[in-house]
Amino acid sequence: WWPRRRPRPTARSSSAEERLVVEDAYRRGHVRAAWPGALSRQVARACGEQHGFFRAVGHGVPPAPAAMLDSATAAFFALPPAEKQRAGPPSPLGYGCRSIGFNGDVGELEYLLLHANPAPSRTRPGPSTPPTPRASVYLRTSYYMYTYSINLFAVVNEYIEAVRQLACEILDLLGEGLGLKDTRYFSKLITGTDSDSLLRINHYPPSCTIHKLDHDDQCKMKSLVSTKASNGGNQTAAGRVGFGEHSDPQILSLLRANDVDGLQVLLPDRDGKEAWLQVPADPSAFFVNVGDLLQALTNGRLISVRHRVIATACRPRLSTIYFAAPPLHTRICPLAETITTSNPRKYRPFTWAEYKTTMYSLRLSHSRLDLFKID
Ligand code: GA4
Repeated sequence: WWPRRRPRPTARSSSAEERLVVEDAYRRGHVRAAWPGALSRQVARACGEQHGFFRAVGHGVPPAPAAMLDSATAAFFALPPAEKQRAGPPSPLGYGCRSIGFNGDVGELEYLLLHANPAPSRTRPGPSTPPTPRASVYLRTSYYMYTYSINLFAVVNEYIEAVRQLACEILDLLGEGLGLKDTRYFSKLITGTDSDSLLRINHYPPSCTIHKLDHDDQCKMKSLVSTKASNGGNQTAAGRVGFGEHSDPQILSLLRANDVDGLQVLLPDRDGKEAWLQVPADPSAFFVNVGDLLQALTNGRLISVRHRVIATACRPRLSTIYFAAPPLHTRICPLAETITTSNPRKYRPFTWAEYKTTMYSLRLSHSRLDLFKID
């Protein structure tokens, strides 16, 4: 189950590329049956030891909902700007263009941010049932958008169900790998109908047309002027910043994108110094990263990885990210099993609602979890 051509990575000797690779361990069922415990240890190791990130292939999410979602969202982003803006501004959910959050961060992208909490089974929406609150962001819009949104949301719901299942499987593996008494502790946090999970769909214009896009005033929003001050210079040596450096605040994020590169993660290199590592695009895979809440719950054993998107390609990048989050009132506190004499309690208890208030008051790149550290 480890590819023969590639040595099995170890924490100390692996190259950066190898460290991203847990994928072949992630062959459902097969690995579990053959090497009970091996997969959970691999996944826990990838999410800890300063990585916080891995690529899952053979994940079992059927390609059809993903493909349908991609074409539905590509159709959305192809709408005239005025139509799209009717679903915005993101407050924080809805359609957004270039502006990220409320404190002046900008990126070279447009996006949709939607609720992704599980629909109660009896009212699960379908093409003929009324749209859930998740759809309401569109319903302030035209009849055209109304019809469009019903179709889009049937597709979105199907996709979310499939991705949530994968998130739960990964979280259960982590529970197992970390030796928790209740191995399903993490997955139970994200399955309630009041979970605060989100779906983000990002559309990065081709970097060679960004200039044109600016002039066409595609976004037509006053607050969207990209300045040096607002994101530390919207340009790196390697390209334009699509989405600036940050860690994800939630429990776990599952990203899927088309075949256009752009994602970079900040990982320690062989000398232990941090370096940006370009993640090669793989449309058939999910890129999984630990969020701040999981780092806090595991008392820092799992790491919330910093990442960013740099626009370099001459083709648009489309990515869809599922952010698995608990209900707002959930108390986040390091689990007893993760506190030891060599790893004493690192974070004070807080609720997800409290964390969210803090994160929205700060800039994108802020190391917000540090504010909850015990001195
Ligand atoms: C980063 C991860 C998710 O994309 C997101 C982002 C959110 C937003 O775009 O509204 C935030 C950002 C993200 C963290 C700090 C705050 C909030 C923008 C921002 C400046 C949807 C999320 O949950 O947190």
